[in-house]
Amino acid sequence: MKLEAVELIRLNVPLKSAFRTSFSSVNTHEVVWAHAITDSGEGWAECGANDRPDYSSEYHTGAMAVLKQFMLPDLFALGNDLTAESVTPTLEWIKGHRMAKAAIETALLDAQLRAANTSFATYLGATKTKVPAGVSVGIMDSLPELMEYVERYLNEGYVRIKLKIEPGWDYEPVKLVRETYGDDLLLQVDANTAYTRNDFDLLKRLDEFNLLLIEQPINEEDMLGHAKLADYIETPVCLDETIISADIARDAIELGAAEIINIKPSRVGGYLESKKIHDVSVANNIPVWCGGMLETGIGRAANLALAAMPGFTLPGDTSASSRYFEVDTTTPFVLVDGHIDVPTGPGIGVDPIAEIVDRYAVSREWIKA
Ligand code: NPQ
Ligand code: MG
Repeated sequence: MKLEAVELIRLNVPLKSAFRTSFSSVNTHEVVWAHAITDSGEGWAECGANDRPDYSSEYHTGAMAVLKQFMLPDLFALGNDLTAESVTPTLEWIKGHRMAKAAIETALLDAQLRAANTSFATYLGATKTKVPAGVSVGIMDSLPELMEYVERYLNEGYVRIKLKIEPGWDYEPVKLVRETYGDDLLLQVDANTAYTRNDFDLLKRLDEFNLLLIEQPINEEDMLGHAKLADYIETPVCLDETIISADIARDAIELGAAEIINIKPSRVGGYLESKKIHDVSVANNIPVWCGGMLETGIGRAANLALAAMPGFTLPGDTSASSRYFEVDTTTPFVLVDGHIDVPTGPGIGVDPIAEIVDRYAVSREWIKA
């Protein structure tokens, strides 16, 4: 196929309630979409970056700039030789910027699969038609407020609770949730790098709660530190921010730093790299699950297809649209018996709803070949 133009759309979507993590608290979520126009049809994708470089070094204005100045010209220059699979080798010379790369690769994969009348799920080798849904619960101002949200999510049917933690909000909230709901509740925590090598004894106290895992407790660049922690505590250590490629995943597994892996396609540069991480994990008996970046339906749809692959043996952060949004920008993904259906239509299987996109769009820019 041939890439003719790309529209970059910046949206600002209100959140149902504030989402607080160890690095920020937000009431609205800014999202960037890539809308690719090719000679064989259109494709859509969501860039996983935030508007500020808080989760990782990438951020929206930077992602749009590198796409515009360096990535898109190289892809336009391929002419008719462009395929979704050729994006990574073509952009290999560009260091980093994986979320920007993921956005354009995914938009082109969507266009390519729509043209071939094939779904993301089929292309990725998915083996499930619905996936169990977990929910990520933000840091709250008080324990009663936390319990209100946990209770609500469990009533809605979520099969796994992930509590965001940070120093000062860890032992007590985890203890309360565990004691309230008992040992059968699938419960895990995510620190988003908020702890240090000096906090190992504090983290070891969480061992008594039989957590499924502790996600990214310390700095993303400290792989050895995670290996030491994994030796020191009983709770399995799961890596998120550290795992930016299949090569890094292989190293983390070999070093004993990753006993479980959170795969986020945006973080690792797309769905093709995600598949590689899935494969290296399965080969080493490392369970994986699908993370999330508060995606609107455009990003959520493709993540659900990934989560339907056989190695995804733990429930992901692939929540229903209603977890975050009052109104989604696509047909919403709904929770039924704790599960969400994997889209079956061509490509990502959903389309943006124009009037809702118009309502939330902050800027739209066309880049042409
Ligand atoms: C994680 N996601 O697993 C991320 C972190 C994350 C669902 O917990 C705005 C504010 C956007 C906070 C995107 C979940 C965010 C955000 C991702 C947190 O680490
Ligand atoms: Mg995480």
